[in-house]
Amino acid sequence: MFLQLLRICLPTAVLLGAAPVKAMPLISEIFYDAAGADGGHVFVEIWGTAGTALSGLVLEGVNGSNGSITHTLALSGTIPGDGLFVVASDRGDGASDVPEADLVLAFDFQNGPDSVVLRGVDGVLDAVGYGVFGPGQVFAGEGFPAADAAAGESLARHFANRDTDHNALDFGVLAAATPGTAPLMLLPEPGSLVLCMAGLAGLAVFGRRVG
Ligand SMILES: [Ca+2]
Ligand SMILES: [Ca+2]
Ligand SMILES: [Ca+2]
Repeated sequence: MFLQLLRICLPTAVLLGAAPVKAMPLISEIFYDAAGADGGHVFVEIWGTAGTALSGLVLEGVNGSNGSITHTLALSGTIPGDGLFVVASDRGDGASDVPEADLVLAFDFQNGPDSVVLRGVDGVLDAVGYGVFGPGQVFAGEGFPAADAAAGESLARHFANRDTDHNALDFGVLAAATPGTAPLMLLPEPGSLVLCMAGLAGLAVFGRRVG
């Protein structure tokens, strides 16, 4: 019985340890360089718990060459039921060509080396730096930078809700951007791990009493 429980619990614990899933909003995809003109095509996709209000949060662009802030975008609205909120760039008339746009703002993030930071009232929630940073350049992401996507490509998390705080591991280049859709890492309910561990602890106590 003890071994059976261990067989069920251990993979759950290992999976949870290896693949952190965070409830806070994360930057799940960035598209900063269209094949043609960028206006109306650039976007940032944010993953979070459905219903999370985004007011008070900002997206910042950080220039890799000197660390200056190129944009500060005040967010508003709430994360929709599918967990993916798309901040899309204005093509000049208040609308955007980005599919599934949830919020349209005027912005265009730069090609790498640069960073995009998601900031809450208490500090940085998530950050992605991309490109090759030379000596003296400013990386404002996490861990090591992600690759620099070529024109027409996007930079996306392998799983929208998987964040190891290491941009090079978490992000890959997509040949075709996916605003508003993303693979999610499915994990067992957190409660099942707690139940497993409680069961193991109970059996250990029972084992000592009868042993
Ligand atoms: Ca751009
Ligand atoms: Ca992170
Ligand atoms: Ca996506």
